[in-house]
Amino acid sequence: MLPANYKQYATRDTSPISPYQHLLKRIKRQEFDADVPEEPPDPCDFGTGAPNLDMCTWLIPPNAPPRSRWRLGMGELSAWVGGPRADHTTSDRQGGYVFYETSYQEDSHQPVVPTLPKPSHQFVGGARPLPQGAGGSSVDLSEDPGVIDSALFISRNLSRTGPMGYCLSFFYIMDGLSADRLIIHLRDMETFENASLWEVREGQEGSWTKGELAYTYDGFHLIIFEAVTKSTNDPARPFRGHFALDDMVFQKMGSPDLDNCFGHCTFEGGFCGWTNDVEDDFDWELGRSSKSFLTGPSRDFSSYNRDEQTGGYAFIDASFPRRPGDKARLLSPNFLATGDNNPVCMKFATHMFGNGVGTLRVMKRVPGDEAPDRVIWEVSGESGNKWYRAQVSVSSATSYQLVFEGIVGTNSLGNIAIDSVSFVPGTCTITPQTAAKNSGDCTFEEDSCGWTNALPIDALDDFDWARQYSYSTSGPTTDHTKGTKEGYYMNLLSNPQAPQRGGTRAWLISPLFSATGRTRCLSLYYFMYERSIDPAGPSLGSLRVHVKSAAGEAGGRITTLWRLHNHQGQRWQTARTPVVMGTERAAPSSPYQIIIEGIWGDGRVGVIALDDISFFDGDCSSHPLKATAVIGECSFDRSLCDWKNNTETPPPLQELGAHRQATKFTKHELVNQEGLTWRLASIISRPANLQDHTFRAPTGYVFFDIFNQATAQHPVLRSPDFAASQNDASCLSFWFAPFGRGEATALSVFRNELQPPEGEEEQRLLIWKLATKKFDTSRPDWTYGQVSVATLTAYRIEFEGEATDGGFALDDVTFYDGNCQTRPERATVEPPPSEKF
Ligand SMILES: [Ca+2]
Ligand SMILES: [Ca+2]
Ligand SMILES: [Ca+2]
Ligand SMILES: [Ca+2]
Repeated sequence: MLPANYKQYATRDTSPISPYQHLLKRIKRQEFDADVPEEPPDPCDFGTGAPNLDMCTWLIPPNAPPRSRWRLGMGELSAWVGGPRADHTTSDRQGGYVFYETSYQEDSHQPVVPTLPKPSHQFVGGARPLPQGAGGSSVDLSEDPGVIDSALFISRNLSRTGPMGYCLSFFYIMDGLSADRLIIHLRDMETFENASLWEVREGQEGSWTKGELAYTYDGFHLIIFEAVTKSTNDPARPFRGHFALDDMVFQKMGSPDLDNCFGHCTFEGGFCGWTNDVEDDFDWELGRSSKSFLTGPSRDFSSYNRDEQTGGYAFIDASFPRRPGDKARLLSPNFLATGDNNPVCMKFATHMFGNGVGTLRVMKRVPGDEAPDRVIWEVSGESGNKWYRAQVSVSSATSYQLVFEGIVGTNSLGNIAIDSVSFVPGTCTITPQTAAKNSGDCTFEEDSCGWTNALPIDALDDFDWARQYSYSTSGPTTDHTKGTKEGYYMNLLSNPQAPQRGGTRAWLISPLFSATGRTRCLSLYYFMYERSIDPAGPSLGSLRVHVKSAAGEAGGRITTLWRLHNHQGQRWQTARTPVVMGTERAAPSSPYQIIIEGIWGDGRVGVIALDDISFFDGDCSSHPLKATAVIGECSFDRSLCDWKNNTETPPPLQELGAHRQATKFTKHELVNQEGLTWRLASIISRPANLQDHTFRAPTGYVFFDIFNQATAQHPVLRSPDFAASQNDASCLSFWFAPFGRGEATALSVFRNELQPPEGEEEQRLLIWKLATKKFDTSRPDWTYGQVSVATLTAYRIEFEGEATDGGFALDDVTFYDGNCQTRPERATVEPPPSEKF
């Protein structure tokens, strides 16, 4: 039986580049007459300096309209004609490249450069079919696919690659909202059939990225780069964008000076540097096109010829003398460390046919490390007489090898084959899903992979995430995995008729992960789009990622890892965070779950969605940087986070001497009486109907409220402990609302120095103080406060109230790097904090 999420690979496509049929036929005629050498083309760096820019042997279709043309460019001309500001070869403004600028005025199909011929509308839309009825007839706009432009960049006619094949390496940029995807097609010059060999749908933020493609082809062919724009129906289409290519290098696979396509293999002429392990039971063999499945698949995955019996692959033969459980391991060459933030995605094809088929694993091995190989991908059992695509993210802080391990199944009727191993930069979600049960990876295409909504009975949240495709206008128009309307993603539910209240949330909870002692990195794609920004400011809501310890000492403890607020743009963007616990930011030491929390602001007119969750090894940095969770940050929505009431209260303020004076703590228990502590607002107990600052929700902040006490009370809210940092200072930032009725209602901020030198006492330093006398406190409202905190030594912060009749509310406490001015100014404590430290 097929695993449910296996997808069959469609080997051929014939349509995409047909508009250029005539041109391609002409290329064929011209070059077939010539004596085409059996050598790959020379490298092309596109020259240096305006007069010397050169496309080498590459071509653009001369009849392509200006809107669909790659052009030669260089940094110096980029402000004028578009393209990147530096090339890849020399990283300077003189170095040449080719680029395709996707920016254009929607209402003008005029050429960008007036001297070039007008576009021929026959070719508008480039490789894509024109929409039915485009041009203003009564077409349902939601169904109109719009016009998609594409630009082709074509190699010269290439001869047979020979059995080892070619490695094509190049550098590309794909940048801007209107750039949709970059594809490499191989076009057979006898049959004019095309195969898509390579595709990317996002660039790395405008920087040059290496692309590599190892392929083998037994016939005359072209390599065609196709750059595709967003559809004119896509709101992103009018925005800027470009594609660029540089340093195109063809090399013969297996040649001694090959320095690209490391580890890539099509198994046509050999193992491409992969070797059989000597410490296993038997060997992987090279297979070829066979009619009997007893000796492997009838054709391979990587060759695109029509011939049904063609192409090489690697396989294990389970027939006699093999016994169930025998293992064969194929070892990769040594790969360099990827670094914690730069995983690679290994893609390959698998063929597992026969009712006795065993197990195929991919393992990561660190040479010299005593630890056993670690399984990162595993599939067992038959999947039919077909090839399937597979992929897994790999990352390593040290140099490493990958291992394909084939294990013989219950009988000899079942061979396992692999083909088309390749690597691309970036993360990928494990495919097929069954290859990593409980990995947490999910494309949401087949199901939710063990991610679940919090149960209503647990009362952890207010509503749900929905797994859906783009059936309405409320969500993203495409998912991230497939980039199509049919692809599934998780959408934070909203109902335009009865919108969720601001501050309400939905939790998406991961499967339970066991602690491994290693830090994992979580990657996902998010979509946060606010349709119209409220005049009072953005109010879409928040997306947060937390880790929750499920057992042990820290059971139930929640650490926020990553959070973003409000509008981030109308597109899928990548997010990354290490999975670490507590203020010490250590790898979880007990089982844990990831919680993805979506919270609506009170605007509620927009989208919060996510897709393509994947995990990889490594202590990565957060991305985007601004989403990094800050220790001590709290929006007090449902909890005090790591803040708590201090029951060790210091003596009242008037007993304090000068600000620099150290104060001895006297320990006396606070009477456990409501009002004498800081507590979370609730519907039945909150000051003067004050709304939360974060989401303008009815509750979601912390406050104290003292009624008619004879002597001033001093409730203290204490932060977690902060370790000393390399930076001089950080800026404590918060919002407060006073509602004093009596005299002398005040809010003070103290910095408590921790771990004082031997024999000295903890310093408790007043750094910010505000009395309410000059505030109108009949209608409390939020005011912004901030103050610099010295951070060269370990410390904690205390918010201390003072009141006989009245109080303060507090919300959105966070910290920024560096010094800041005290706000409001009159809360400044003399001497100013800058002189004190
Ligand atoms: Ca160049
Ligand atoms: Ca092959
Ligand atoms: Ca998806
Ligand atoms: Ca709040």
